[in-house]
Amino acid sequence: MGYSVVQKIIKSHLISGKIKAGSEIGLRIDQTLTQDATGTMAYLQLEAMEIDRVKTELSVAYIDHNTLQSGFENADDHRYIQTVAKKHGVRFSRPGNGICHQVHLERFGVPGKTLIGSDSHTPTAGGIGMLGMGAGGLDVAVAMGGGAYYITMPRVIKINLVGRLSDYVGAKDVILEVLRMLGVKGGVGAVIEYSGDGVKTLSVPQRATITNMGAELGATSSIFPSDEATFTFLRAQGREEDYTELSADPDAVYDAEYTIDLSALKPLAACPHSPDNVKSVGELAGMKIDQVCIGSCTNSSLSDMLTVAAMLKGKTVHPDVSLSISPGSKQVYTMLAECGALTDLISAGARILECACGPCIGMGFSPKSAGVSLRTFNRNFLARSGTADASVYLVSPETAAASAIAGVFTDPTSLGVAPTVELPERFIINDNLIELPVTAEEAANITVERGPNIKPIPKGKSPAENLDCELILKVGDNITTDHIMPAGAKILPYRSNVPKLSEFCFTVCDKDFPERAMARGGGVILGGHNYGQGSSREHAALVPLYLGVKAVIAKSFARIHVANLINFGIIPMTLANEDDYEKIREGDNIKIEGFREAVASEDKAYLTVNGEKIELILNFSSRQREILLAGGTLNYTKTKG
Ligand code: MIC
Ligand code: SF4
Repeated sequence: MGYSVVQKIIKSHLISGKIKAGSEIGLRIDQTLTQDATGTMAYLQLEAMEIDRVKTELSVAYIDHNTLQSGFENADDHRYIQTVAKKHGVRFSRPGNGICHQVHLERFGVPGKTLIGSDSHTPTAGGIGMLGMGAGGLDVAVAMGGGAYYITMPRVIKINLVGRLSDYVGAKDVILEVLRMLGVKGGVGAVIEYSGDGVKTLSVPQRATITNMGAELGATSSIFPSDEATFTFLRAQGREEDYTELSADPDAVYDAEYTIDLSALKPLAACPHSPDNVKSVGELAGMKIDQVCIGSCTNSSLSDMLTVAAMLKGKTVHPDVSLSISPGSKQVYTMLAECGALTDLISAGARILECACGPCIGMGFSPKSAGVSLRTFNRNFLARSGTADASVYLVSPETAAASAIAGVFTDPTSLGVAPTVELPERFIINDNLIELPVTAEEAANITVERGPNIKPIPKGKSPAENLDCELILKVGDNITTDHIMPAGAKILPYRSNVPKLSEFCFTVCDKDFPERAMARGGGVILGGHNYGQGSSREHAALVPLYLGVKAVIAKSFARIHVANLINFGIIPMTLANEDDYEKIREGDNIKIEGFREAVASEDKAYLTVNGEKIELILNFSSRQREILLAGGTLNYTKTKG
């Protein structure tokens, strides 16, 4: 039996486990990336594990999220990351250099290699044929130290692309179609592998838009083969030596297969408040809009920006619309300036922002009250934009530009023939904002600078013999990490300060949660399906840990979040019978006799609540059980020496 692309990469990086879907495997990691909103924690953990020099082939620390700097906090964190990176052998991408996934694709991604990043959109690298996975900061720190990265061996879902995109239909519409078909839970436990003749018609940046937003399917990763288009991109980046061809064996077997005819696709939009709430732009046409934001790691490549510039050239943004544009990287920004396209954007009235995440993570540009915002981003979770009653629609750059001019939702295909945008033969290459680390010998002379905002990391505890506490919160399906630990301009400055962050935990769902959790001395949370979907932020585990949360019970969990809970010693358990969800109420007292014993060695535990006995499933590998008994990965690594 042959192998798929992803299985080939896994096979060549396998440290432990078997290539059998559902079993735990350990992978050798070639490259890591961090961004600043999760990076401080990752490097504090690297230091706590006493790892002096990183052992990966390449590790890069990016500054792209917290660039608003409305106080000293983030600037302090940037300096911490800069100095700690220099000392420990990590490259440092300075603020202004761009969004981690865009820059990594341009300058570092290598087909056939493995990459983990402390950001859920690390699968963007799948656009270049690399296996990129989002992970918690602690897992990235372990990988930087040369440790394996553990995942459940994924199923492989093949998406066969046929045909060619029509004018004004973008790569974003492809992934929105996949989201419409599979939903936000549809990729859980799977890697999405693209194949078929349609693949050849897509450039690397287009492929990267598709793999980027595979994160919204809950997939472990998404990947394209490495072919001629990959070579063309790498050559244009002056990196042809990084090219290797990579394709699936003709007899590779997949767990599921779907086909998308690119030529039949129409412009699509994900409606509030979920990326899988997809409708055609045609259905929404005519709806008045207030804001348009173009950028983010999904749609900020040079070709996206050039398309938008060509559409805006000689036009004026509608008077009722505010349009922001954030190019993805310094390379994109420079090239827009050099070819004059930047002038077209500015003249049309676009508000040009720096090349960073910006509005995507609520760092400014919040819409007006009850505003309608069209964004080329990947997430439209409730309140993520910073305006709680705003309606955010996720669209392609083509739809965004057409609508910005018209002032209403506009199907760009109604505009006729699209402008032709060619990728350059050579991108402008200038890595002057990537600082190289010092040598191991010079490292002793580097002092790591720590600002006062950097507070100690809370420590996990080994589970008690019996669990006896209150159910302090009950939430529904598809709870995102933006619900658990919101971000945005007011909160992100405290990413290195867990006590302060805790004041915001779960406040999107229940503003009294932090106070109640503190008053009760912690307790247990009950969730529905796909608990913890979305970002990789380990703060969604660390902060509940600080508030005394001992366990989370849910119908099902999202992959990265469940790994983060385990890393910090919070016990994730699933309901054996989903209907039991109704039997547990907020405020109930819940008991599990022999809790510690169950975590150590049982597949089941029994919860007593309101006189009922409820069965819970404890689905852990023996490695995970050891971690949980030690009270989390930091304690576990210490005991292992
Ligand atoms: C996001 O898009 O939600 C983020 C901000 O990039 C997160 C990381 C974070 O919370 O810092 C992610 O996707 O992992
Ligand atoms: Fe940044 Fe948004 Fe991409 Fe997250 S999704 S890395 S916040 S641009």
